[in-house]
Amino acid sequence: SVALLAAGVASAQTAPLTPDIPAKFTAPTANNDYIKREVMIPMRDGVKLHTVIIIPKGAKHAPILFTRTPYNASGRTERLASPSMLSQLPQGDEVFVRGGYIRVFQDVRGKYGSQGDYVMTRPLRGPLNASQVDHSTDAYDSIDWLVKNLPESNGKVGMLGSSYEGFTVVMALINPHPALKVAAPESPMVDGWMGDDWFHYGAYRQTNFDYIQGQTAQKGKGEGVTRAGYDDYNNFLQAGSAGDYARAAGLEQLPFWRKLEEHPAYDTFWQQQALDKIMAQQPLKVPTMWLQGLWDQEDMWGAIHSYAATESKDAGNDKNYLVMGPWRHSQVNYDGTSLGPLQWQGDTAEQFRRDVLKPFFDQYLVDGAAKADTPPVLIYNTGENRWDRYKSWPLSCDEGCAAKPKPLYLGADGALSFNAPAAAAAKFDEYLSDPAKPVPYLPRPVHFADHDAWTRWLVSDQRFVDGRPDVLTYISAPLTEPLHIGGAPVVNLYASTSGTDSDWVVKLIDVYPDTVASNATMGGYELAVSLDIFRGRYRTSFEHPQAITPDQPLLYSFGLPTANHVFQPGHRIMVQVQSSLFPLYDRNPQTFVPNIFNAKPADYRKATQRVWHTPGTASFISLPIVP
Ligand code: PG9
Repeated sequence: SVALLAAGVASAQTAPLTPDIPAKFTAPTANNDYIKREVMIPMRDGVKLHTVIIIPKGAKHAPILFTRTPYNASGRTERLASPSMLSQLPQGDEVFVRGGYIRVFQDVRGKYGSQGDYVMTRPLRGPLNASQVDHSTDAYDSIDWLVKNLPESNGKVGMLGSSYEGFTVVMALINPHPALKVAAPESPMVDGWMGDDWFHYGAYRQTNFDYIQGQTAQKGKGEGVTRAGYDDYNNFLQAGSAGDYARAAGLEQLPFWRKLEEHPAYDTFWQQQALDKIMAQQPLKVPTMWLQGLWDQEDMWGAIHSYAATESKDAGNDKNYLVMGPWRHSQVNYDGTSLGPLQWQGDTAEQFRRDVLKPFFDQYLVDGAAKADTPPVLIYNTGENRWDRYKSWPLSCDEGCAAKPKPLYLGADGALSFNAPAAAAAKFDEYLSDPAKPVPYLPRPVHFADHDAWTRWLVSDQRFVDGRPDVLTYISAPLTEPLHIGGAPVVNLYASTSGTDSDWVVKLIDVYPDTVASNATMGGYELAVSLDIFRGRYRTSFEHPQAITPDQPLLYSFGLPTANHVFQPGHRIMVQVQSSLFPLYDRNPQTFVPNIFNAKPADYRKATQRVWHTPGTASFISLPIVP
């Protein structure tokens, strides 16, 4: 009957009120060109770490590429939800996927899918870590498991990763597992006080508040601090000290912020976890390619200083390599065609990954692979727009280099030259530094969450502050021939302040000619080739800050970030000096207080700053000139 027919049809159909969310849904994987395994790998203390393993289908004797991350192993392996391994893994992995590598990402303990407690950049076992585990042992235990449990592999492991993921690579190099055959720490976080992430020479970086809340307010994905207004210049100025900002945002609940607040100086907390110092104490067992960007806005210190620290440990001169590209932080893993307005010769990041990194890893990981033609040092020449290959680095230094640096003097009337100041000239230049009107590090509005602005701030046109009454500018005559610097410029600033504490910001700038025919908007561009900030209270000791004697010219000496740059004929060299880079760096109150994080409103005072240029107090930048 019609009724029966209707009932029969109904029974074959899904009833309207069938719950639409099944207990389990599994997407078909038959067409994938890879197999994905998610495992919990046990560590020596019983804690299990969530590990995502992607194996090319049919792989045999494949090498393993391993990254340990606080940024979600599952997310790191899902660039696109795709049946293709190439699309699924990050852009930087493409060369390895094409080479048939097995790819492994692991959540570090306490983050995302891994068990255990999370400790920010957990220190190595020793004075700061009395437990039996650290990232060195976790890497060891994980590699041990991988080579025993992946029958598709050849038992050889390479590690790479940028920034925090680079820090975990460095940790794995300490007492490394014998199966770890090669490593590339990319912009590794190595010394959080000297110049990676948290501080630069003791000046605190307020962008970290968002990072700390995002990473430590919960185990999984988090958010940055909620802001009252769009312009972070205002938000931070109105908050008061960095400590006031943190308190208002509830960050006292987060132990890592409390650790920062309790350790503003370079005490044992920082010294004992500085990985370049730790690496310097042992032989380098694993071939290691230290790499970073020349305009790395987050981890400018780690790779270059670790390379320098381990160079003497590389007895056979065949394990320690340095690569510096014309990149922002982590740009090595993305497109490297340009940075802000600077255009390079093609995709420098891809060139590096394809022509240098992959052959280097293959040499140690792929059975029967050829020896790679890896230069000990590969650095992009940012003035001549090409890669330079060198035997060692730096090219110019006070001791042990073929060339010696030359002092470039800050002189009277804003002159900058290789001539030492004469006695008759004006003794100093001065400006008023007002903590109520700090110099911005980017044109306002400043919005930390604007990722693009953050990635290119180091190459922004410094004309936006040139001419401010609280910024001193020194400029050379137009160059008549190319001037090559290869190494770290060293600041030797004789400066005085009417206050009892002060920050000093020094920028070494390439000033383009007024007219650039090939690229009109670059006419007159002021490109900072190297810049940094120094917190004056640490002038004589990073560990024990001291009040500055007011109005006395005192020497502030500190290294700027490494550069491999040719100033072209027609260009001019400029040096700018100022006392703040706000709100990236917290304000120095300019009155000595025990802990700047807790400076009170009345501590913030205007100060008269002087940069001296007499024969006895000649301020200069020691330029690592290459003849
Ligand atoms: N620069 C980031 C970071 C590393 C280590 C600690 C804190 C922050 C990063 O990109 O991972």
